[in-house]
Amino acid sequence: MAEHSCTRLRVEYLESPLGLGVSAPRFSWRMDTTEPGVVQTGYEIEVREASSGLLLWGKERRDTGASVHIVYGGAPLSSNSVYDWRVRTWSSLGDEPSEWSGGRFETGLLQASDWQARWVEPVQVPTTVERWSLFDWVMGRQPDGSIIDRLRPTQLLRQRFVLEAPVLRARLYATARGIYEAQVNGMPADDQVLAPGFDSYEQRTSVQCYDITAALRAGENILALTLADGWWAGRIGLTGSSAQWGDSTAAIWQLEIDYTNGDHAVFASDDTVRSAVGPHEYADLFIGERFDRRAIIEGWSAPGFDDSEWSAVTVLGDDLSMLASFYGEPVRRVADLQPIDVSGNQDSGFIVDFGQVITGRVRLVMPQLPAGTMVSLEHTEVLDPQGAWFVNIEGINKEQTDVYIAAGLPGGEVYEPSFTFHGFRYVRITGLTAAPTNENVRGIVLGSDLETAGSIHTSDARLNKLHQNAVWSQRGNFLSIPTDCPQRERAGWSGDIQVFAPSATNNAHVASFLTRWLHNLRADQLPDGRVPIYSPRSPFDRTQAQTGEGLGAIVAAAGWSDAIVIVPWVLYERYADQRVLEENYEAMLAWVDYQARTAASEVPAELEDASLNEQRRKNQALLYNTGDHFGDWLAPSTLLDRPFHEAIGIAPQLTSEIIAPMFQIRSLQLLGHIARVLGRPSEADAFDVRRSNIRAAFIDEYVKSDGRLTCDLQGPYVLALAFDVIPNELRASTAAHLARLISENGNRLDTGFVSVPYLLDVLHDAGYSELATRVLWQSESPSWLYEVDHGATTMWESWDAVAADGTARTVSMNHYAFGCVDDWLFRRVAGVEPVLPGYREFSVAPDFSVGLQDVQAHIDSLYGLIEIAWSRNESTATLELTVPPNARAHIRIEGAEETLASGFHVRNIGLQDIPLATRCGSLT
Ligand code: RAM
Repeated sequence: MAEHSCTRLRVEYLESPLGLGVSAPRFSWRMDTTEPGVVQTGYEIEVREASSGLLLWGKERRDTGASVHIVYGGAPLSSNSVYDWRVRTWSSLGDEPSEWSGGRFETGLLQASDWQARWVEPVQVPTTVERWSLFDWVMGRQPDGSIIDRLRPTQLLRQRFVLEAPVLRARLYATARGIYEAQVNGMPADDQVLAPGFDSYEQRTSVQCYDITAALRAGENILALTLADGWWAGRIGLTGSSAQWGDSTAAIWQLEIDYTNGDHAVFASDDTVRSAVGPHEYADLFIGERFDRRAIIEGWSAPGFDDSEWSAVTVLGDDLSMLASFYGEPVRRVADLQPIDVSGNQDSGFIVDFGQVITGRVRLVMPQLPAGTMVSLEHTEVLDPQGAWFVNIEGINKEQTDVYIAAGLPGGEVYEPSFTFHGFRYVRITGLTAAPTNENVRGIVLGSDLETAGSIHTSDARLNKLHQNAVWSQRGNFLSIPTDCPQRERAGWSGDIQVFAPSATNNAHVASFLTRWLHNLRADQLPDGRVPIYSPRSPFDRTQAQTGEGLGAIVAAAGWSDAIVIVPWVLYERYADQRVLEENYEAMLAWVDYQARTAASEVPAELEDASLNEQRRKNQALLYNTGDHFGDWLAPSTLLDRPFHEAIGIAPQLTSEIIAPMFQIRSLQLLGHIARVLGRPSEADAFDVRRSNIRAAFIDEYVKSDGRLTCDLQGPYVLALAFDVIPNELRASTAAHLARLISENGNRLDTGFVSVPYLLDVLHDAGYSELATRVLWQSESPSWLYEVDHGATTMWESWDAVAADGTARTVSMNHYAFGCVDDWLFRRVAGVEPVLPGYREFSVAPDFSVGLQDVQAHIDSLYGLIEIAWSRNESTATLELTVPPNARAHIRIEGAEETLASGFHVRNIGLQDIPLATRCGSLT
């Protein structure tokens, strides 16, 4: 008999999560079968309390094909508890259900009242705080000379507890203000790093849950934490200032112990905790750490150590409502690279090249060194054209240097920093007498430990490299939160992730990672509805914005704040995640209402004194077209012929007024869709009406009768077409103007951050696919392949970050924003795009004329693996497609459509009318 089974069981996207903080977790599974054409026809699910076997939720068979995000509907779950769940399904194969498949999950401390622990603060080493704005630097201003350095040692915390009986299950719940590493009896509690991660700490501080059962022993046990400044107290963000959340570090933890005899014990951070200064003279995310190996206190984290000389901690009475179970995947060491080259010498330092711009740090194995030897590791992303050391990140606080002081250990010493990370490809090591071997110096890549989701490989090596560069920028900037870059600001810029989110979903399973970031973004939303331009946003940033000027005063911005609508929508499209829409719905409303109120009360400066007729007054009252924004940020032509700090203000000046209302229109359009998905049709209708009124006003004010826009730059045209702002009868002429601008620019793009994601789609859809192909294959700057040809291993912040002669600019080499083209490669080159959320149904419509001979791609959807491979010659293409069970594909080629059920399919397609290539390159 034909068989099927349920595989890849997930709870909130994770396999057997610990410490889950969700009161109604969602269950997903996949159908596994070798039979083609199979769909699920029903399922039965059960959730039981693991210890008692008590059934909490048992459903009769439900006759449905739904297999993802099935919401728990049983009795309320308790804190710190273990649950078993199992599922079986019926399929179109027959009446027999599958075997049961089982999984497990555990809840965390769900209520503030579950906490018996208190925050404990180690003795604080007195510090001074440096406050200086990166924008001062960007704007070409000098700091006023009052920069005060503030560096502080790590701190050690130690608590003794005695176990009276054998332990069945032990969970440690812990978090910190700062970053921490936990140890139990001298052993790491687990392999995550940089815990608790980056949060809007005041509103929510993530709590980690560790299974420490195996580390415990009868009698005396020690829980030990090493605490460093991290995001809370160290330098971070736009301003590069330290102590943005607080100047004192602290930690809180609670150990929940189930003994085998059925008893339960709790050990919580309190006044029994002892503290001492740690071996790092300082440890900062930006500056790096200085670690004195001689200062390690041997045995401090294990039982038997005498801590009577250590200091008491201060127990804080703070309320604990900000404590929230960590959601998603922690930061870990995700790869280990060996160098491709080591050059230099003892005097100038050895320069190690890892061949790849990464985010992480170095692990260095050193020979025996005299005690006190100082070994320093400086990091940079690029060298100068002659191969000499060059630092591409300017500004104070961006030293990215780790210093190790050797202890003179007989067998040599190993160093990997613990409380910092850097953005780099090259490391300069001084203090060693001989070059390290490839085995002895490794690039340790850090990032949120997300599962890989997809791949694309084509017959063109440069396109493959472009894809790889986007993947590496994703890896490097998906570290706890989605950041702009991993070496300079390391901030959760909302505009950057808004444009990159679709690409991100193809490369990794990012739903929980971005959901967690959205928790923070919402927490940071202002009471008036403004969504900040980055999140987490510190209390210091809040005060800073009040006194800032120009770009430095921006709190919310078109295309950045709209991330609150766009990112959840992307997660819905790619993962069928309805909850993320529900969770963010109120925040979306508050944002579009803020836009509406601002529109009603402000007009652009040049109209302030103008006497507008009735219609124009009405138009202006609808359009969100005032205030400072980043506009089509870094649009290439606006950056020419001026110093960078002046140039970056030009795109905002030229494009903000026209772009802001287009994002207003886009957010309302998506809200219409979202309200419908959430079963709120009348709200959806109201959004549609609002949108069409604003659209009409926009057309009146900004679209000329020949289809031109009042701002004749590529970006606004792209957005106007992508967001359906142009009246149907003018679309062709508007598209023609865009095409004209591109060809006048030598078939090169001139789009900035917020328009570039739509450029190739817009051209394609308007009948300019040949031009889209030319832009894709363009190798003169600005273009994607220029970066590839000039040695990029990640996506650059500026298209010309490295000049034709190899001279590098002082900009970030690792900014994923322009990597948004990666989504186009999946959707149009491989040709796979979701039709129903989560790829339950997807279209297959490859662009056979893109200039490639073959393409292979896969996307690991929630339903299973989608695989596509196509190859072509002059007259025919062969397409091989795997459709996962319970999903369907619609092949759409040249106006013909064929619907395919699950299984493996091969099609031969005649391509007489589709030329092989319009690309400006040679096939490789
Ligand atoms: C830069 C950031 C980011 C961008 C903002 C406007 O400094 O790196 O990429 O979103 O400014």
